[in-house]
Amino acid sequence: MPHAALLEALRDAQHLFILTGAGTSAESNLPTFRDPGPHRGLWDNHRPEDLASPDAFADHPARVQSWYAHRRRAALAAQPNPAHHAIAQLAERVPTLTLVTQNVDGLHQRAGSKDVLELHGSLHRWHCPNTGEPVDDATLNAHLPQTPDNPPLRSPSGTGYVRPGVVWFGEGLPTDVLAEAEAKARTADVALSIGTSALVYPAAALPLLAKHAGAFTAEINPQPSAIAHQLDATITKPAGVALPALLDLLR
Ligand code: BJW
Repeated sequence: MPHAALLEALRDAQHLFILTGAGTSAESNLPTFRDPGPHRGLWDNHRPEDLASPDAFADHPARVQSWYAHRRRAALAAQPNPAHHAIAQLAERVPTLTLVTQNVDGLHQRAGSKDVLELHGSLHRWHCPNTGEPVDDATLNAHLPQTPDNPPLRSPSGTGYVRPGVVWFGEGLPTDVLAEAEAKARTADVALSIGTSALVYPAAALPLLAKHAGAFTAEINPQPSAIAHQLDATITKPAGVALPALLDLLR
């Protein structure tokens, strides 16, 4: 049963702010970054958080490209789960809903969510890091390396190895997207943090920004995140269970 105070806050909410992380797509069978277990998703014996870096790409472009090619295919083959669908439907229950995601898989959009703020970019948009030249899907489908042993894919003009439009450690987030997410966090009256370990900044600060501006804050995560103790309520259930239940109770 969801927290009574959260339900009450949601019933009165004028502006609901939602931050999602990899756990929101876990029930679509896409692995998270840091959870232990068989779905951890090692690639070429490397941990995901070590592959998501400019240094890894500079040193081993085929390893990094093939990992993202694999994740791109997995994301395209995956289906939005009940958590994605419930979030899309929540937008019809509140006057304003802001959805900010750290995920790069595109599943929120495929579930019908509009105007999603993608803090860490997208797996589905690739470009040449030297020229900014975009790469079309047909080229990606045909020529991205499938394994670290295949040659890495160069940009059409041949000036560099192509990369996904995602944000790696040490890289800045898209400034307009981050500024909008921060502004929305400050004006929300309820903020939900869903399926994120809240270890990565500045994303993890957004629910706290909302709280300091007066919002009721809650988390949905089977394991308490790094910021859980600072929030007003925690629902320790999978998002695909907790969110549809919450939606039902709001009807
Ligand atoms: C379920 C579930 C179910 C499971 N239902 N839940 C302030 C302090 C300290 C450091 C910094 C700071 N500000 C910036 C930094 C540096 C750095 C940082 O945060 N480092 C920390 C590790 C300490 N940040 C950056 O570098 C950022 N850039 C930046 O700030 O630029 C300016 C700057 C640079 C340097 C210094 C200072 C300023 C960029 C961060 C980019 C992150 N990129 C990645 C890769 C994206 C591309 C890709 O997908 O490959 O983003 S890393 C990875 O982590 C990915 C994720 O979006 C992100 C967050 O992970 P997430 O989503 O939380 O996943 P998990 O696996 O950690 O957690 C899953 C959760 O789901 C778990 O809690 C489960 O329990 C739960 N779960 N099943 C609900 N069914």
